[in-house]
Amino acid sequence: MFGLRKTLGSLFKSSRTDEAWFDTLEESLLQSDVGLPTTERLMETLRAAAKSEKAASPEALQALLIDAVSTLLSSLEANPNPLFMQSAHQPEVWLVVGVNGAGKTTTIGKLCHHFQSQERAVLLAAGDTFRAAARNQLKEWAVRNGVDLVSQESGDAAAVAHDAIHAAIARKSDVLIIDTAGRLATQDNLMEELKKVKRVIGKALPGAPHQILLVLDGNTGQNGISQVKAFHGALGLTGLIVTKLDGTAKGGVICALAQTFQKEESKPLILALGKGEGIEDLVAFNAKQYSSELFN
Ligand SMILES: Nc1nc2c(ncn2[C@@H]2O[C@H](COP(=O)(O)OP(=O)(O)O)[C@@H](O)[C@H]2O)c(=O)[nH]1
Ligand SMILES: [Mg+2]
Repeated sequence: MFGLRKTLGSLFKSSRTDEAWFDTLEESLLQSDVGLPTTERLMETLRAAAKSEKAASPEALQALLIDAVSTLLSSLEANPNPLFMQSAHQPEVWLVVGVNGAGKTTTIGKLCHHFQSQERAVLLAAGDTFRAAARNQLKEWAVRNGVDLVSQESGDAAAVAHDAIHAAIARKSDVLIIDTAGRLATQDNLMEELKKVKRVIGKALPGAPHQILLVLDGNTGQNGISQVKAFHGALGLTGLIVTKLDGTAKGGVICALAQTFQKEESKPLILALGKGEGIEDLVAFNAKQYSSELFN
């Protein structure tokens, strides 16, 4: 979180607060993509606390901020988290969607590793049929994890998904993870294709897909919010994984997400965060921990 980290670090270590102190904090929150409404609300809370001398020192305000953000973010925490639950389904089918370059394929590699460490047998499906390179990239993750991959030379994502379901049933795989090609939620034909993939999966295995996961690049700011809304509207997401939160100043987008979905009954919860390109760089999302990382 570099630049922001430094600013916040020195803010919270300063000896007293004044108008400039609050202004700098406000600017930092905005820079980290917390978003205007949430920033304003947080600043109001902090200023009021300082005024009433409930929390006068920078340290006390830091603790208050961490607490307030943690409470906000807890609405996006999955309890229990399906990544750690005993599944009622075999195979349990995970469909992974998102825009190009968000980190879908990499995240699938990490998820595969995660499930295998729970001694669950994983099968991968190369549903990104647009580019041969995409198939190869997933193949590499399959090899790295020592699992099999269902793919087709030609054929569309729905055909691959259909095949993969039957392969997973035949092999008694515990988890099937289906990759898809990146797309913008504004590309209607491509969104229709995803809906078809979902339908085909449900026909091949009633009740599936059990998880529809949006992989979101944590650096996409306010655009990330629109992505979540649009994919959720089209597919009914069950979860989110926010990637590239290593070495970024933009981690505040999760606060903006929490604020956006605060009053929604049905919202995708954040299951995990991507914190690097390696196979182990996936951490379960914990609101309290995240909040204190953000402001420490
Ligand atoms: N630093 C960092 N890079 C990531 C993370 N997740 C994915 N990437 C990188 O982002 C790029 C795109 O990832 P990829 O999985 O191909 O995205 P896809 O197009 O959504 O499948 C690759 O260079 C990945 O190594 C992450 O959590 N942290
Ligand atoms: Mg990919």
